[in-house]
Amino acid sequence: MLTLHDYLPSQNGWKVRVLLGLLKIPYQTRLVSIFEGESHSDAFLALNPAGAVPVLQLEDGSAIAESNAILTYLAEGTPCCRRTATGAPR
Ligand SMILES: N[C@@H](CCC(=O)N[C@@H](CS)C(=O)NCC(=O)O)C(=O)O
Repeated sequence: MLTLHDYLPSQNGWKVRVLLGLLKIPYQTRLVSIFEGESHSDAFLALNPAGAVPVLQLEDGSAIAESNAILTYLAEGTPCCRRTATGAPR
């Protein structure tokens, strides 16, 4: 199952949550205490060297950081993403 490393007040996390919901993709949430420094722990920096949420961890353990990169990863090939970055229809 996908794991979303998230902080609930985060708007960057929110937009990922919205798309996961729209696409009905099952996922689990792992809350990260960003104001307690958890996003700068060694374990978290191994997921995202930038030390920021959201991070989407895939089932193989690999991780995608940057909310817009996560949105693109999730949306590609779905009705939420019918055109390429250059505007051409898929
Ligand atoms: N460009 C990044 C920004 C991510 C970001 O700034 N996340 C904030 C929460 S909204 C964060 O984790 N801050 C913790 C920190 O920088 O230590 C994205 O779009 O994902």
